[in-house]
Parts: sequence; C-alpha cells; structure tokens
Amino acid sequence: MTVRLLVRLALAAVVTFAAASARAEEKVVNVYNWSDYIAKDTLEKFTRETGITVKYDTYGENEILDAKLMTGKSGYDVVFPSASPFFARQVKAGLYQPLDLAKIPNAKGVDKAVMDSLAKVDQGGVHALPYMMAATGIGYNVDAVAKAMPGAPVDSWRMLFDPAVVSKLKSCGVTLLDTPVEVIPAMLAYLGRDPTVQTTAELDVAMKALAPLRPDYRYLHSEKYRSDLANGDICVAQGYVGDLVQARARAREAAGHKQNIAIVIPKEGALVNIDVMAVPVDAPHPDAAMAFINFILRPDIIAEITNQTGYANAVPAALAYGDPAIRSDPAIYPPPDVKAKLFSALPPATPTFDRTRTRAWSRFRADRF
Ligand code: SPD
Repeated sequence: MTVRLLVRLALAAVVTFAAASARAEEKVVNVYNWSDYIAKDTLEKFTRETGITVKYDTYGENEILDAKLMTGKSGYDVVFPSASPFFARQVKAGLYQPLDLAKIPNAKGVDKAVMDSLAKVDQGGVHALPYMMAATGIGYNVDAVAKAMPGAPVDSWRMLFDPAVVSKLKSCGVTLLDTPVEVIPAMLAYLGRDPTVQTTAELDVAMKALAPLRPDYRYLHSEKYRSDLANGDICVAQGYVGDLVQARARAREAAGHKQNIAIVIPKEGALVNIDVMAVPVDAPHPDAAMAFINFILRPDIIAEITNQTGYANAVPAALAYGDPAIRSDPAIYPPPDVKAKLFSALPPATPTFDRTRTRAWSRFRADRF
C-alpha cells in the first residue's frame, strides 16, 4: 500500500515537473508597453535572434496598467510602469518578482546614477531596470498660437493654466494629459507652490484653479494629442516629451510641412520620470521575460528605440549609436539650466490620498464639481 502510494506520488511529481518544463520551454513573451514606445523592428529582431515570439499590447497611461496588475493574473511577462509613484507602490504590494540578473548581463551597462535612484523605490532588491526617461512638457503649434494670441507666454505653464491665456488659445485647441499625477504637479508649479507635495490641502488648491478651466480644454487624453498636434487639429498640448518629439517629426514629414511644432519645458519646472521594465510575480514566461529585458538593454537596440521614439535611455554605451539630431535635441537631453528646474517623480502617496485624488480627477474629467 505504502509502496503504491509512493509510486503514485512519484508519478504525480514527474507529471507536474514535465508540465512545468513544457511551460518554461514555451517560446513566447507577453509584453505590455506604452503606445509608440518601441522601434519599428525591435520585436522582429528579438524573435529572429532568440526564436521567442512576442505578443505585444499597448496602453496609454499608468492607471490602466495599474488596474490590470491589481486585479492579478494579467498574463503579462514584461510591463513598463513609471518608477514613481506607480512601480514603487506596485513593488511594495508584492506585484513583481526579483529580476534574475544572471540572465540579464546587459544590466551591467546601465548608468549607475539611474540604478541608484531606482534603488530608492525598489524594496531593497532589483525588481526593475530602466527603460526610457522623459520630462512632461508642452507642445505647441507656433503659427496657430501666434495667430490666436500674439506674444503668448510660450515658455510657461501659463499656456495651459492661466485663464486669460487659455481663453484666447481655446479656439485652436488646448489639451491636457488624462492623469492627475501629471496635471496636479504642473498646476502647482504654475502657481509657484511645491509641486511634489501631496496633501488634500494642495490638491484642493490645484483642483480649484483647474475647475473653471475645464470647459476650455478640448479634451483630456494621454495619446490622442500626438496625431492631433501633428495634423494641426489642436494647438497646445501637455505631453510626454518623446511623444511631442514624435508629433513634431510627423508634422515635418507630412506633405508640405504645414504644421510647425515647438516643444518647451516650462520655466517654472517640470516633472521627469523613469519608466522601468518589470516582470509580474505571476508572469507565465519568466525566462523569456529576462531574455527580452536583456535584449532591450543592448546598446545598439536601446539606441534605436531612442532614435525612433524621442525618449532618452539610461545606457551610456548607447550614445555611440545615437542619431546626432536626437543627441543634441534639448527637449530630449535638456541643457544644465533646464535640467536644474526638473523635479523628479512624486513619492507614493497614502492610499487615502490616492483615492481622494482619483475621485477629484474623475469629477474634473466629467466636468462635475
Ligand atoms: N508613448 C510613450 C509614453 C511614455 C510616457 N511615460 C510616462 C512618464 C510618466 N511621467
């Protein structure tokens, strides 16, 4: 009886082991990344070199990824949250597995200063490696703005938050990102307050200043402004700098180059953030995930992503492969005086503050106060 039981247990163990191995050998990686955030041939090259097929989905804002991860079993192997507050909060909640650095030798090439800043939010381990970095600024249509408001304060957040300015520009289309994590700090910077403070008192100040402006914004959206700015359908957009660089490039490439887009990091300062690569704790293909992250961090590969997306990376050796026009673009690699005005990502807030902010934002979005 005991022997039979032992045999049965041994068989069960073999079957489980075989199933697990089969799963480990499945040559697939499920990637969930921001839209327009990879070079055209990156995925194809990865598959060609490794034999691993990439299933690739995109999202437009951190909150969408956050909601997917929070419900569990997202099915994704590699995701790209912004370091703070999103990744910081998610890793604290145990949503990511430690990266297997033995399988990611290219991690050694990552800028140490960036690794040090990630370490501050990474719960004493390495659950993420940097992907791209960018500030949040303003993109505007030079001619449309000059026509709607000659002498507009183009170097300032006044373009988006000063009622006297927005009322003049609204006819050509003014838009905001659809996330309080970007809009509230920008408004606080415009008001001359500390943009990184996360208290209900400061939230109230920002929301009170925003409320009367709501009808003047054409929309709140974190992706649509790229093509609308390029096509001349809007004239001022709050945007992630790389996306604004893409809008400017599309406008330049369009027939007749009719829309002249400029990018500014407002003089009052702007938020800068690192988007990271992380592997959910329940990722179905962790080995393929490590191989994917290692491939992305290869200097020639990540350089091509920077060249095509307009976002800066954290791999110093990639500079050698960088397009000179991108390397010298002050919007992508800001000069020291602009850099000094950037403020880095918000620390994670308390869950109560998060809920209050989300509710306030939903009311603002729906124009109900
Ligand atoms: N299209 C890619 C957008 C990437 C934006 N990263 C978000 C940074 C948050 N501050």
